Amino acid sequence: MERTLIIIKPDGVQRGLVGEIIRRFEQRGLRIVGMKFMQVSRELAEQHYAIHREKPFFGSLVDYITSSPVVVMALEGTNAVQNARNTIGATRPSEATPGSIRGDFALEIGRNLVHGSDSVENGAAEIALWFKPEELIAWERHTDRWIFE
Ligand code: D4T
Repeated sequence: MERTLIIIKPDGVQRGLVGEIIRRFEQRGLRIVGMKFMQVSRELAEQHYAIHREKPFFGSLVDYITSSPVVVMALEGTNAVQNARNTIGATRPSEATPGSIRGDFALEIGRNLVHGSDSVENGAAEIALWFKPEELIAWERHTDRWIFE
Protein backbone atom coordinates (compact mmCIF):
# COMPACT_ATOMS: atom_id res chain seq x y z
CA MET A 1 0.00 0.00 0.00
CA GLU A 2 1.40 3.40 -1.01
CA ARG A 3 2.55 5.83 1.69
CA THR A 4 3.07 9.60 1.80
CA LEU A 5 4.54 12.04 4.30
CA ILE A 6 2.36 14.96 5.34
CA ILE A 7 3.56 17.90 7.44
CA ILE A 8 1.15 20.41 8.95
CA LYS A 9 3.53 23.36 8.86
CA PRO A 10 3.92 26.00 11.61
CA ASP A 11 1.19 28.24 10.18
CA GLY A 12 -1.27 25.33 10.29
CA VAL A 13 -0.48 24.70 13.96
CA GLN A 14 -0.45 28.40 14.92
CA ARG A 15 -3.75 29.02 13.16
CA GLY A 16 -5.47 26.15 14.97
CA LEU A 17 -6.03 24.20 11.74
CA VAL A 18 -4.51 20.89 12.89
CA GLY A 19 -7.87 19.21 13.45
CA GLU A 20 -9.38 20.60 10.24
CA ILE A 21 -6.42 19.43 8.14
CA ILE A 22 -6.28 15.93 9.68
CA ARG A 23 -10.05 15.66 9.24
CA ARG A 24 -9.73 16.18 5.49
CA PHE A 25 -7.19 13.38 5.07
CA GLU A 26 -9.21 11.03 7.31
CA GLN A 27 -12.40 11.89 5.47
CA ARG A 28 -10.65 11.18 2.15
CA GLY A 29 -10.02 7.64 3.38
CA LEU A 30 -6.27 7.74 3.95
CA ARG A 31 -5.15 5.65 6.93
CA ILE A 32 -2.83 7.17 9.55
CA VAL A 33 0.20 4.94 10.19
CA GLY A 34 2.33 7.49 12.05
CA MET A 35 1.78 10.89 13.68
CA LYS A 36 3.71 13.21 16.00
CA PHE A 37 3.93 16.81 17.18
CA MET A 38 7.48 18.12 17.06
CA GLN A 39 9.85 21.05 16.80
CA VAL A 40 11.89 20.65 13.59
CA SER A 41 15.68 21.13 13.87
CA ARG A 42 17.53 23.11 11.20
CA GLU A 43 19.45 19.95 10.37
CA LEU A 44 16.27 17.97 9.64
CA ALA A 45 14.73 20.90 7.73
CA GLU A 46 17.84 21.23 5.55
CA GLN A 47 17.81 17.49 4.85
CA HIS A 48 14.10 17.49 4.02
CA TYR A 49 14.46 20.45 1.64
CA ALA A 50 17.93 19.46 0.33
CA ILE A 51 16.65 19.50 -3.27
CA HIS A 52 16.00 23.26 -2.87
CA ARG A 53 19.40 24.07 -1.31
CA GLU A 54 20.49 26.29 -4.22
CA LYS A 55 17.15 28.10 -4.58
CA PRO A 56 16.81 31.72 -3.44
CA PHE A 57 13.94 30.81 -1.11
CA PHE A 58 15.88 28.04 0.70
CA GLY A 59 16.79 30.14 3.75
CA SER A 60 13.28 31.44 4.29
CA LEU A 61 11.87 27.95 3.75
CA VAL A 62 14.09 26.52 6.51
CA ASP A 63 13.32 29.50 8.79
CA TYR A 64 9.58 28.95 8.24
CA ILE A 65 9.48 25.19 8.89
CA THR A 66 11.63 25.56 12.04
CA SER A 67 9.83 28.65 13.38
CA SER A 68 7.24 26.81 15.51
CA PRO A 69 6.09 23.19 16.05
CA VAL A 70 4.64 21.04 13.28
CA VAL A 71 2.52 17.89 13.08
CA VAL A 72 3.99 15.18 10.89
CA MET A 73 2.02 12.22 9.60
CA ALA A 74 2.62 9.11 7.53
CA LEU A 75 -0.53 8.24 5.60
CA GLU A 76 -1.31 5.11 3.65
CA GLY A 77 -3.82 4.28 0.95
CA THR A 78 -4.54 3.83 -2.73
CA ASN A 79 -2.38 6.31 -4.72
CA ALA A 80 -1.69 8.00 -1.39
CA VAL A 81 0.85 10.47 -2.86
CA GLN A 82 -1.35 11.86 -5.63
CA ASN A 83 -4.59 11.68 -3.69
CA ALA A 84 -3.04 13.56 -0.76
CA ARG A 85 -1.60 16.22 -3.09
CA ASN A 86 -5.04 16.74 -4.60
CA THR A 87 -6.50 17.19 -1.12
CA ILE A 88 -3.69 19.69 -0.35
CA GLY A 89 -4.01 21.69 -3.61
CA ALA A 90 -1.43 23.40 -5.83
CA THR A 91 1.85 24.63 -4.27
CA ARG A 92 0.88 28.24 -5.10
CA PRO A 93 -2.30 28.88 -3.11
CA SER A 94 -3.50 31.30 -5.82
CA GLU A 95 -3.62 28.29 -8.18
CA ALA A 96 -5.18 25.90 -5.63
CA THR A 97 -8.78 24.99 -6.33
CA PRO A 98 -11.47 25.81 -3.78
CA GLY A 99 -12.17 22.69 -1.76
CA SER A 100 -8.47 21.89 -1.39
CA ILE A 101 -6.71 22.77 1.88
CA ARG A 102 -4.63 25.54 0.30
CA GLY A 103 -7.56 26.69 -1.83
CA ASP A 104 -9.67 27.10 1.29
CA PHE A 105 -7.14 28.36 3.85
CA ALA A 106 -3.97 29.79 2.23
CA LEU A 107 -2.94 32.84 0.21
CA GLU A 108 0.86 32.71 -0.08
CA ILE A 109 3.40 30.11 -1.22
CA GLY A 110 5.56 30.77 1.83
CA ARG A 111 2.56 30.11 4.12
CA ASN A 112 1.03 27.16 2.30
CA LEU A 113 0.12 25.19 5.44
CA VAL A 114 0.88 21.63 4.42
CA HIS A 115 3.59 19.51 2.85
CA GLY A 116 2.86 16.32 0.94
CA SER A 117 5.42 14.05 -0.73
CA ASP A 118 5.59 14.53 -4.51
CA SER A 119 6.40 10.95 -5.60
CA VAL A 120 6.15 7.41 -4.26
CA GLU A 121 9.96 7.23 -3.93
CA ASN A 122 10.14 10.53 -2.05
CA GLY A 123 7.24 9.42 0.13
CA ALA A 124 9.19 6.38 1.30
CA ALA A 125 12.43 8.38 1.70
CA GLU A 126 10.72 11.20 3.63
CA ILE A 127 8.92 8.77 5.96
CA ALA A 128 12.29 7.12 6.69
CA LEU A 129 13.79 10.57 7.36
CA TRP A 130 11.04 11.75 9.74
CA PHE A 131 10.01 8.54 11.51
CA LYS A 132 11.83 5.76 13.33
CA PRO A 133 10.56 2.31 12.23
CA GLU A 134 8.96 1.71 15.65
CA GLU A 135 6.92 4.92 15.30
CA LEU A 136 5.04 3.48 12.30
CA ILE A 137 2.12 1.21 13.06
CA ALA A 138 0.77 -1.32 10.58
CA TRP A 139 -2.86 -1.87 11.49
CA GLU A 140 -6.18 -2.78 9.98
CA ARG A 141 -8.98 -0.30 10.08
CA HIS A 142 -12.51 -1.53 10.52
CA THR A 143 -13.69 0.48 7.51
CA ASP A 144 -10.83 -0.49 5.15
CA ARG A 145 -12.98 -2.78 3.00
CA TRP A 146 -15.48 0.05 2.47
CA ILE A 147 -12.72 2.43 1.33
CA PHE A 148 -10.14 0.19 -0.42
CA GLU A 149 -11.54 -1.97 -3.24
P1 D4T B 1 5.99 21.30 -0.08
O1 D4T B 1 7.31 20.60 -0.31
O2 D4T B 1 6.06 22.30 1.01
O3 D4T B 1 4.85 20.35 0.03
O4 D4T B 1 5.65 22.04 -1.34
P2 D4T B 1 5.40 21.47 -2.76
O5 D4T B 1 5.92 20.08 -2.91
O6 D4T B 1 3.97 21.68 -3.08
O7 D4T B 1 6.30 22.46 -3.58
P3 D4T B 1 7.85 22.49 -3.86
O8 D4T B 1 8.52 21.23 -3.45
O9 D4T B 1 8.00 22.95 -5.27
O10 D4T B 1 8.34 23.65 -2.91
C1 D4T B 1 8.78 23.39 -1.60
C2 D4T B 1 8.41 24.55 -0.72
O11 D4T B 1 9.14 25.72 -1.08
C3 D4T B 1 8.29 26.86 -1.00
N1 D4T B 1 8.51 27.67 -2.17
C4 D4T B 1 8.49 27.06 -3.40
C5 D4T B 1 8.72 29.01 -2.02
O12 D4T B 1 8.71 29.53 -0.89
N2 D4T B 1 8.93 29.77 -3.14
C6 D4T B 1 8.92 29.22 -4.39
O13 D4T B 1 9.12 29.95 -5.40
C7 D4T B 1 8.69 27.81 -4.53
C8 D4T B 1 8.68 27.14 -5.90
C9 D4T B 1 6.94 26.30 -0.90
C10 D4T B 1 7.00 24.98 -0.82
